[in-house]
Parts: sequence; C-alpha cells; structure tokens
Amino acid sequence: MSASKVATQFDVPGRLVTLQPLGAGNVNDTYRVIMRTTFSEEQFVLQKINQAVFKDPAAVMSNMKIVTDFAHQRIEEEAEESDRIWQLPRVITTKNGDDYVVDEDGEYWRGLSMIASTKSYEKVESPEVATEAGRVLGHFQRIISECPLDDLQDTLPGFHITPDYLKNYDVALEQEKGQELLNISMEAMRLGRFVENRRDLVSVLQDAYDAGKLQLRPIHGDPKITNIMIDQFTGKGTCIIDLDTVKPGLIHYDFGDAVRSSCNPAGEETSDLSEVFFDVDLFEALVKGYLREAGAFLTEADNQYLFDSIRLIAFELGLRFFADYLAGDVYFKTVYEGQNLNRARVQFALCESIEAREPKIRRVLEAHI
Ligand code: GN1
Ligand code: MG
Repeated sequence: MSASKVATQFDVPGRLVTLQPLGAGNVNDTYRVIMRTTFSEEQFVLQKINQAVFKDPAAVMSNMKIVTDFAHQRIEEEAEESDRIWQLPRVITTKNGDDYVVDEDGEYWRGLSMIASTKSYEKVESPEVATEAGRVLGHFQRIISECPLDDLQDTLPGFHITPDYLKNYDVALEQEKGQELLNISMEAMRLGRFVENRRDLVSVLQDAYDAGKLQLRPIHGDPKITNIMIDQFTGKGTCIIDLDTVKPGLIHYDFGDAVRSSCNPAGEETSDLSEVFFDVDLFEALVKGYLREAGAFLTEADNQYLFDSIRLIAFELGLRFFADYLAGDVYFKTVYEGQNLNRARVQFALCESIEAREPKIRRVLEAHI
C-alpha cells in the first residue's frame, strides 16, 4: 500500500497535504506527514518497519508502547523539578484504535508524534551538544530503569552480541561472493586483517555478563547521535527517538554507541579517513552530561567496562558494516556501491583512534566517575 494511503488511516485530524522522506535511518523507511484543517496543521512521523531486520514487528510495537507509557509517566512525575520539558514520541493510534497498520502486503506501519522545534546532528561540532547527548541518554536510561524486564520482548535476537557478529562475518567470508569482494580490493583485505588482529576483543562484554559482573537492564539499543533531539531554541536535549531496539541489554551498548557516534567529528559517512578521530574533549563533555543522570545507578563493575564498551561498539559496528558489504548489502540500506565498505573503514579508523587514546579516555572516566 502507498505511504499516503496508510497515512490517512491514523487518528490525526485534517486532510493529507504531503508526505516527505525524513531522517537518515539505515533500517526503516520514515516520512514526515503533514495534515491540515481550515485552522490548523498537524505533523506526524510515519514509519514502515523493516521486516528483514525486525522479524516480529508486533513485538517491536508492544515494547514501544510499554516503554513510552512507562517513561511518559516518569516524565510527568518529575516535571516540576526538571530544568527542561523532557519529551518522548507517543504511539499514534489508528482510526480503529490499533497501535499500527498492517497493509495488504503484510507491511507494518506506525504513526509517532513529531518532536517539534528540535534538531538532530549527523556529527557533533561542540562540547555543548556532546553534553546534551550524554544527558539525554542518561536521562532515558534512568527513567526506564525500573520498567519490568519481563514485560519487554527481545525484538532483535543477537543485537550487540559481538561474538555473534564475528560468526556472521565468518559465514559471509566463506561464501564465494564474500571471498570475491574481499580479494578484489586492497582496502577490503586491509579491513580483513584489522578484524583478524582483534578477534580476542569481541567477547569482553559478553564474558563480563556471563561471569555475573554485568546485568541486563532496559536499554535504548540505538542511541546514535542522529537519534538525539536538541531543542532549537534552548540548545537543551529534550528527547531520544527511534525506540525499535528498546529491550533488555547492557547499558554499555548504549554508552558505547552514543560515544562512538558523538565523538567522531567527521561523522559516519565521510570518505576522508584523515578526518576521522576520537575527540577526547567531546568525550569529556558527553561523560559529564551522561553521569549527571546515570551516575546514581551505575555500579562499580559497570564503570570498569565503560572504556571497553567504547572500543567494542566502534569495532562491532565496523564489523557489522564490513560483513554486510561482504554479504551483498542485505541489512543496512545503501545509496552507492561500496557504501558499507566505506562505513566500515570509518568505524575501524575510529576504533584505532580510540585504542591510541586509551590512557586519556580512561583518565577522563576516572576523573568524573
Ligand atoms: C542502524 O536505523 P538506524 O540508522 O537508527 C542500526 C544501528 C547502527 C546504525 C548505524 C536496528 O540504525 O544498530 O548503529 O544503523 N540499527 C539496527 O548507523 O540495526
Ligand atoms: Mg534505529
């Protein structure tokens, strides 16, 4: 079914004016929908859930409802003492009262409220934005921390289990196509060696979890900087969007992902590797904002693995992009040939920069914890 036909099924007043592609997500299709009546205009977000990634879209929607209801209540309870108006998208029901539309092709569509007058960044250019990014993530993790884990389903089995990504990579490499793509370019071979030299790294968080040092908590799963909304007028962070991957996990996945995406001023899509580096000043700014909210619930053991999470999630994302390139771009959307290879180059360059700055990064953590 066409997106505009689906858009009119949500319980939003007015006639459809237009529908525009929104954001730069690598997984779902996202649109801004504009509805108008004689006296008003309402905009909302329409998304088609990518079922190649999310095999159980109803579970995604169930988690989203549970977590947003829980978080909205906490936001309301704390509203008086807050230094800002915190927001979080609301699931918009259909005219039939459902939480989503399933069209005749079996595609799942959802409507979400728009977080108005905010912007998100593809790359962070100032410490102020980094602090806000940290604050928004810490705030989100804190307000959902008591949401019962048993109510949340695993919407994406294997997500952020780095040893499993390494297995997928090995499978992609064994295929004829994978071998061909690896051997065709010096750059792909270089990345292959980069992975080989870091095989021992992949289980660092998983081992700590298996040993009972780290615990599962409700997490966001995908707090990259483009998912963090900053108020256009006050410059304060107000909200985190893209709640598909909210599920039980390690808070380290979130911390590592927010850090790796915020502290590389070149962003994820640059093709100039000389621009890619880990900016320790941005990192320090982010840590300050994060700990202001998260400091209270992080345990001693949690703190011990924060550095590892930064290095690991940069490496993991590079590995996921590289494996997807070798498998023929089946997971992450691409707009040009070799984009996933390029994205992998960027994350691996960032990982190297993180490794080179390990003592500095650890010092920043020690100074603020
Ligand atoms: C994907 O869809 P988007 O762009 O928010 C991916 C994340 C990656 C990110 C890298 C469900 O997120 O894990 O970190 O791309 N989401 C999923 O840009 O795999
Ligand atoms: Mg996402």
